Amino acid sequence: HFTMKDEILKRFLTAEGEPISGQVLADELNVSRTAIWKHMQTLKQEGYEFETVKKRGYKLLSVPDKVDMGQLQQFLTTERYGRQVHYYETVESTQLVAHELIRAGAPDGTVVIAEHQTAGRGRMMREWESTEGQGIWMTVIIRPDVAPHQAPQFTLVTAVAIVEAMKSSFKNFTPEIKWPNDILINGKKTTGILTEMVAEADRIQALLIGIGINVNQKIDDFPEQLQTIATSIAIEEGEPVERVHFVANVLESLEKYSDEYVKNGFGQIKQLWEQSSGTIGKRVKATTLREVVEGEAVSITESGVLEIRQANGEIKGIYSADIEL
Ligand code: BT5
Repeated sequence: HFTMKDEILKRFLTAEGEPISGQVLADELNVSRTAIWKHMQTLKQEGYEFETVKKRGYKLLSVPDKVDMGQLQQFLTTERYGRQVHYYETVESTQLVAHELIRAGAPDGTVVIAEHQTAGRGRMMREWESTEGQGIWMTVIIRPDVAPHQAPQFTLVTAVAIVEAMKSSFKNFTPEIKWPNDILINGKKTTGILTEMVAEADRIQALLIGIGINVNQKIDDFPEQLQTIATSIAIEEGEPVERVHFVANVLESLEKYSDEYVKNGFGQIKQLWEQSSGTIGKRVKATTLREVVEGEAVSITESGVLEIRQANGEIKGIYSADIEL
């Protein structure tokens, strides 16, 4: 998947603004100068800007704001996550693409990422608004060796991973997890997580960790019905964000915490989750498919179930619901 074009790009991205000659590239990569020239044309079409410096070669002037493979590899320090990237300008939904890739045997850590989704979705087929080039719309395919009943915990693992990545990347806000699958900043939704599973009776074949993060939207980039409930990192941080860098941080964090979960269980994740939770200790109203439960959210269990203490003192475990605070 690391193509000749990516190889060329890597050299420019690490050249710190120094020109590189076509001949040097051709020699080092063992291809003709015509081949190099063709790849340079493709890079220009993708929005990379070069200056031709007489006798010294090409100098990289600017990179497009894209989250493609070539750029991502520069920042990644993961072992598996993001080492295979399927990058698209537009897809219906990265989840759909990921389902196909799983059938084709995609390895653990494969990432599907798009600039724009025409049919991005949330839980229960709700719409997920995925404005072009302004967010992180990606699915990470993971193949953990765990039982199917453990799948829902990966939503919590992912929430912890994203919150920790946000804390280390940004300084002007504190993200809060809203059980089970939202991350809020100042009470507004910035991130939604959608975990899907492909499984046999007793083992998981693959999980699809769908992650939607609003990054560079201004408030009027959101459709009207979202303007009061959604926000972006740029709005809360007060400055635009380089998406590719942050994607790399999220993938590193996700690899770290899902490995931690598979190896050592839920202990550390539960602790981090509760520290960042905006749900525990609050009065909540949980609407499940069957009923409405009201009371104080007291904890999450080892298996990610939310426990609510009702007015009569009875504690009820909630597996899946929408929560109103
Ligand atoms: C979620 O569902 O929050 C999961 C969203 C997962 C999206 C990712 S993007 C990459 C991958 N590919 C996909 O097709 N999906 C995943 P849920 O908890 O059901 O929340 C959905 C609700 O969030 C909607 O009904 C809206 O009210 C709201 N919403 C939609 N788009 C939003 C956005 N961009 N920002 C904030 N809220 C949004």
